[in-house]
Amino acid sequence: MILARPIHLDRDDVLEPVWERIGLGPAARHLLLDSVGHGVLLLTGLSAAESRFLREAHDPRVTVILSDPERRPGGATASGSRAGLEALARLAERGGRLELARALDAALAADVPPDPTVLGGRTFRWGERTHLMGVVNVTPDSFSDGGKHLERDVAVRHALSLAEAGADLVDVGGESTRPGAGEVPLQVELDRVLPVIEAIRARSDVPVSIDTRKAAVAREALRRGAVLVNDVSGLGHDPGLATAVAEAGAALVLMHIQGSPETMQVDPRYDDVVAEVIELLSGRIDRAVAAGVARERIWVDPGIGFGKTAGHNLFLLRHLDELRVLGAPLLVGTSRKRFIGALSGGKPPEQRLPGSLASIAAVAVLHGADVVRVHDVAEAKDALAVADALARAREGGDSWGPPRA
Ligand code: PMM
Repeated sequence: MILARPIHLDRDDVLEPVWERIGLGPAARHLLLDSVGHGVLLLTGLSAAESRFLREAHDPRVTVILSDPERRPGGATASGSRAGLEALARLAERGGRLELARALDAALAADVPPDPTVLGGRTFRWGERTHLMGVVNVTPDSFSDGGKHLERDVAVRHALSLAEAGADLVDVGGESTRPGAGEVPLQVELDRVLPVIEAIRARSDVPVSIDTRKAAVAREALRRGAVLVNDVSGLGHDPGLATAVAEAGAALVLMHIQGSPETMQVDPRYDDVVAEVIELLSGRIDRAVAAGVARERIWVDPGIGFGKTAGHNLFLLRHLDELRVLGAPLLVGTSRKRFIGALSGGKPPEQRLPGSLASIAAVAVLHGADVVRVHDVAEAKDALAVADALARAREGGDSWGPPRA
């Protein structure tokens, strides 16, 4: 029986087994890759001059389609073979259009995993599996655990149990960022988190991250053994935070937020949510690097639920791989969030585990995240074991015999 099936040659996990299934050699691979599109690059924010440049940049291997300026100026698609798109980037560079060249290069490099991150003696190798960040809230009013872990001992025991269950790192936070929450005074936040970090450090080698917007909290936490600062304001709250991270040689999570926790859910609006998240995070990466933070120690997070409607959250999750152009490991937090409750029939936070697991599994299958931030580590570990295996099942797995050179 002759069988014809569509396959997607722009997907690495599909491409390689194709050679095994039909026995193509290296020359044929090149021919095929040059004749079909590597993919379609979506370009936005082009000036009139750059649009003109693209229209006139004739290369038979690339098709450029410009947006209708009446509808939305400054947009284009560029599709074609990888070699053609690379040639377009070099042409832009030679023509002095450096921003365009950089954007094309970043898009073409988006399928290469970022360099590994070493955190407190552990090496996080990106692209191999989805890593787990366990949540340890030391707050009386967190929407997700109702302050259950306020007591120091309980928080420490909780952190150790998350490490035991397979957390790759634990994220300790002393300030609730739930919608409408106000700022916690510095001393209160310090008193909540520092003893917990010290106690975890004394009893486990799990890397500790500090979830804070304040430079003073970050500095003290890093002094006591935290190795990563998780800033939900993405350097929008305390300008000294990046310096504190840089001085300690620590790692930094830059999260996207529109507004502040007090106001973020009032009326979030975007013209193009994915582009706006990428643009803001890109600027904040530059700001962190200018303050001395090592670029390869910066992770990014789209900030699910932080100044976003349920529609924005879902669209961002579906398009997470577009954030790969930032070249940084991607962290995503969906666990027990409001949109999960809404999608599962209005469930309260303590009943959102199945919905939360579905969200991280979907993200893993879509190659969306390098790290997921979760409350329920044991359950998430099992869900990810399955989802990661599924994402990496290479069209038949071992069915096509050993790979040939
Ligand atoms: N979500 C919360 C708190 N901190 N940090 C990052 N990087 N990403 C998130 O999505 C995130 C965060 C809110 O959830 P919680 O109160 O349950 O911890």
